[in-house]
Formats: sequence, C-alpha cells, structure tokens
Amino acid sequence: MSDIEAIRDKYLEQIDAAADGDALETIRLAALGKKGEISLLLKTLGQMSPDERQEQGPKINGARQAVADALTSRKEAMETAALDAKLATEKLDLTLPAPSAPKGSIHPVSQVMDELAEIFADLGFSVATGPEIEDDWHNFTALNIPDTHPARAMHDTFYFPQTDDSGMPKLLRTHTSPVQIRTMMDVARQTGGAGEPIYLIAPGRTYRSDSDATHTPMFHQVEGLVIDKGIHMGHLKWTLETFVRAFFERDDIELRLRPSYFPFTEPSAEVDVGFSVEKGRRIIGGDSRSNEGGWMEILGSGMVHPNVIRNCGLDPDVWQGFAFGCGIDRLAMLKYGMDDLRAFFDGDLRWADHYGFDALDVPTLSGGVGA
Ligand code: 2NM
Repeated sequence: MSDIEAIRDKYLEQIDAAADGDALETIRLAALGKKGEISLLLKTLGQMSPDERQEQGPKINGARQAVADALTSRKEAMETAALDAKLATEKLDLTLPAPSAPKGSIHPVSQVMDELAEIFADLGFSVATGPEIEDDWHNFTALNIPDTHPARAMHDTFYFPQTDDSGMPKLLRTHTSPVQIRTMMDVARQTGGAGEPIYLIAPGRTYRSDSDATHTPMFHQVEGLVIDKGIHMGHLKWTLETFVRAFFERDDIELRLRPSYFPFTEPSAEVDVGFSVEKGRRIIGGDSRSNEGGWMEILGSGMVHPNVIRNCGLDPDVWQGFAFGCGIDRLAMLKYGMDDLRAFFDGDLRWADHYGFDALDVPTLSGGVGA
C-alpha cells in the first residue's frame, strides 16, 4: 500500500470512529483544511516532473475525494440517527383527548346589556351612550336635583379635585341620566326647540361612594327614556311589563307600582316584580301570593318632570314622557343565579369561566318581544 493510500485509510478509519459533528470537523480540517495533510500533498504536485505527476495526481485526488465523500456520508448518517432517536422518544398518542385551548368568555354584565339592547330594539328604542366623567349640571342640576340634595354630598359622589374650564365641578356620573339630558338637549338644538319623539335606553358604568356586600363603587345601570306627545303612565307600565317578561323569559310575571319620589319624575313609582319559590330558589314570576312568594323591587320610574324637559330646551306642554332606571348587575344575578355581587369585578378567571358566556354560542332570546 502506498503512503497516500495509508493516509487515506487513516482518515477513513477516523471518520468511521467519529462520535459527533465536532469530531468530523476536526478530521476535515486535519485532512482537507488549508494546511491539512491531503491539501499539502496536492500542493506538491506542482513541483513534480510530468511523469511523476501523472502517477501521483490521480492517487492524491482520489484520496481527497474519498475522504470528502466519507465525511459527507458520515455526517448524513449522524443526522439520520439523531432524527431516529428523536422520533423514538417523541411518540404522539393520537388517541389522547386534545389539550384544551384557553378561551375568553363574555361577562354576564355584557351579556345582559346585549339582551337589553335586543329587547328594547324590538320596542323601537335605540341605545344611547355618553361620558362617564360628567359635570354637576348634566348629572344633577338639569335633573331638577336641588343644591341641597344628599346625593350631591361629597361622601356619596366621586368628585374630581379640579373643576372644568368654566369652574364647574367634575364628577363620575352617579347614574346614566345625563345621557338622557344630553340627548334631549341635542334634539332641542337640532330642531330649533320644536322637538321630536325620543325612544332610548342608556346602559353603562355608573359610580357611587358605596361599598358593602350588595354595593360596589362602580356598578352598571340601564335607564330608559320616552319623549312623545300624549305619553302617560299606562305606556310606562306596559313597556316595563313587556321588558321584564321578555328579559326573564316568562309570561306569568306581574308588576306592582308603588308611589315613590324622585326629583326628576312626577309622579314617581317604584316597580316590584312578583316572585315565587321553586326548589328552594326565588324565581321571578309564578304565584307571588303563594306561601313563600312575594314582591321584589327592581326598577325606579316615573313621568319625566316638566322642569327637566324645560331645562333641556323642550316645551313640557307639548312633550311628555316616562323614564325608568334599573341596576344591570342585579338583573344579571337574578337571571343567571350569581349570589355574590363582589365577585363580578374581582377578575377571577375561574368565575369568568363558570358564569361567562361563550362568544360563539350565546343564548338567544327565546322569542324576543311579542313572539
Ligand atoms: C330612575 C327612576 C326614575 C330617569 C329620569 C330621567 C330623565 F333624564 F329623563 F329625567 N332619566 N332617568 C329616571 C327616572 C331614572 O332610576 C331609578
């Protein structure tokens, strides 16, 4: 065996024995690198006589090619072996149940707001919204609430330390009524004081300095407003009855109106719904005169006070209307069986998962209004 063949075989053996890619690279540099053994042999061809070169050339080139080929195939073998090892350990059991993907849900308050919008849309009401940061005038004064009213006290309402540009106190709205005020003023302005019918609900966040088992400082309200000609309390009662029956999806719900007082309505009425008891739970509807049955207050309402209509730039001798207000959080608790109000706003994902609604599979109203 010639020297060249011996050199070739030495590298072929080393390649065979190489443990990993690093070892192969070391061998490649030693044999075929710039100063590698075979590379240096190739350089000697230039100094040889033609005859000698004729004989040595093919041998040296053959050795170079054999080593290069061996390096390539050994490298491929290593990669295949690594993949096989990986496949052997990473077996997939396709019969296992798929892991569940994390999924958000619709908050019960959002769900109820959607239901309210849908029910009142069937009755011809649109949805109106407005700012949560309000001024004294839209939140109190325009609503005929006197300067001395307790609701205006610092300890009941969240006031901002600064006043607005015109020196008016800024506050977090204590109800959504300022939305109705803004709408009536817009209508008065747009019609040059002539006015036009208004049918709206105003759902949204409201704020009062109150915090206990049944009150959170932020809560949700929906208020409704109708302004038209010849509107009376019969319209109010029918509308609320139709709304409550559609919302709780029962036709046997009775309403009871009790005289009350609000500065912004006259007359005013508190609205109770009849409840009965089924399987130890209070159910809205059924026989409220049965043993465990009774009445539950869920709404405040009344005929909009002429002062309020006038404050908004409309003529109370032409336009009358009714208004009502109701807590959305409480409606959600009654309909969907949550018993702890504070859990609503804790942001606990287990609660959201349990009580939330699937965005792609929300319950639809059984038949809407008048079905
Ligand atoms: C209630 C109860 C009674 C009400 C009145 C008005 C407005 F702006 F028209 F004067 N909006 N909402 C109202 C009336 C709200 O909540 C318990």
